[in-house]
Amino acid sequence: MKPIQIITGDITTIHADAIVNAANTSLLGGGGVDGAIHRAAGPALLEECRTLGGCATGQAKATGAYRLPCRHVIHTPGPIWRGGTAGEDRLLADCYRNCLACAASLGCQTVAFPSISTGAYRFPLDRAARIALQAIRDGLRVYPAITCVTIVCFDARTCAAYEQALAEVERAHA
Ligand code: AR6
Repeated sequence: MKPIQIITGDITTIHADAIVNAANTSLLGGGGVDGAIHRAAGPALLEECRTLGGCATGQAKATGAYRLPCRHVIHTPGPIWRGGTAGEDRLLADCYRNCLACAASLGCQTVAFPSISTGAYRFPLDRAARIALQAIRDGLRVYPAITCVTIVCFDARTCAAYEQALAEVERAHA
C-alpha cells in the first residue's frame, strides 16, 4: 500500500484509525464535512465536543468516533481564505501537521483527511492541495508509526487537484 492515497468518497464511511474533521473554532458542528461527520456519528459526538472549549485555527483536538466506523475523530479548524496574506498557508500546513501529531499520540497507523478549507472557507484548491501533500509527506517522516494517510475527496475536481499535487511533491523529492 502506498503511504499516501487519494480517493473520491465520503469520509464518514472510512475505516481508518482516525478521520479528520474540517471543523470551525467552536467545534460545535456546521455544514460540509463537519455536518456529515456529526450526523453520522450521532449526538454523543457533539456532547463530547462541548467539553473541549473550542480549538484555535491550525490546532487539533481528538474525540471518540461513536457511530462512525473509525476509532477517533480529530477536529481541526482550517484557515478562512482572506486573500493569502493573513498566514493562511502556514495555518493550513499546521492543520495537517498537528492532526498527524495528534494521531500519532493516539497510536493511530491510518489517518484519513478531507480537503481542509477548500469548501466554505474558500482556500484555492490547487494551492491547498500542494500545502496538504507537502505537510503530510513531512509528517510521515516525523511519525513513522503512521503507515497510511488517505485524502478523501468529495468530488472529481478535488481528487484531480490532489493527484496533481501528489505528483508534483513526489517529483520535487525524487
Ligand atoms: N466526505 C469528504 N469530504 C467532504 C464531505 C464528506 N462527507 N462533505 C463535504 N466534503 P467544508 P471548510 C468536502 O466546507 O472549507 C463547516 O461548516 C467538501 O466538498 O466542509 O474547511 C465547518 O463547521 C470540500 O471539498 O470545510 C466550518 O464552519 C471539503 O470537504 C467550515 O465549514 C471541505 O469543505 C469549514 O470549511
